[in-house]
Amino acid sequence: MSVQERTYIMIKPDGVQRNLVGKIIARFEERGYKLIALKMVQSTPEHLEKHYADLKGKPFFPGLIKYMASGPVVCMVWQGLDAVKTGRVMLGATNPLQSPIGSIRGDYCLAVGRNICHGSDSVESAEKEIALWFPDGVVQYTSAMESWIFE
Ligand code: RTP
Repeated sequence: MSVQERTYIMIKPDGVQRNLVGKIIARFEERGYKLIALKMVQSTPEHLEKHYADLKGKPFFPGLIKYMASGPVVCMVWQGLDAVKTGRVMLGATNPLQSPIGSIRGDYCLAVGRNICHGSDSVESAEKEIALWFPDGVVQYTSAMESWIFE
C-alpha cells in the first residue's frame, strides 16, 4: 500500500449521459485522492475489447462492448493511499443492487449492465489500464506540489 498508488477510474456512457461526472469526481476529491489524469473520449469497440480482454467469452461481453462504445466515457487516474482497493469500495459491488447505500453504484444506479463507473481491481491491472488509456503518460504528482496550497 503506497501513498503514490494509482487507480484507473472510468465514468461509463450512462454516467456521462446522466450528468454524474461532477458528483463522481467530487467523491474522490473529497475523500482525499489526487486527480492526476482526466480526459473524455469516444472509445472504439477495438479499444474496449483490449480493456475488457479478461471477459472475452462471457455471454454479456458483446452487450458490454456495445454499451461502452455507445457514447463518450470519462477516463481518470486517481492517486493516493490504497487507491485501488478504496476506489472499488467507493464504487460498490458490480451489481448495483448489492452495492451499499453510500457507494456510487448504491446511490445512483440499479442494473449491472448500466453501472455507471469502472474501477481497477488490482494494482497490476491499474497500471495496465493507465497505460492503455493514457499511452502518453500522466503527470507525476508529488507532495512538493502542495506548495500551490501551503507556504
Ligand atoms: P468494471 O470492470 O466495469 O469496474 O466492473 P467489475 O470489475 O465490477 O465487474 P466485471 O466482472 O469486470 O464486469 C465488467 C462489467 O461488465 C458488465 N457486466 N454485465 N450482464 C451481466 O451479467 C454483467 N456482468 C458484468 C458490468 O458493466 C461490469 O461492470
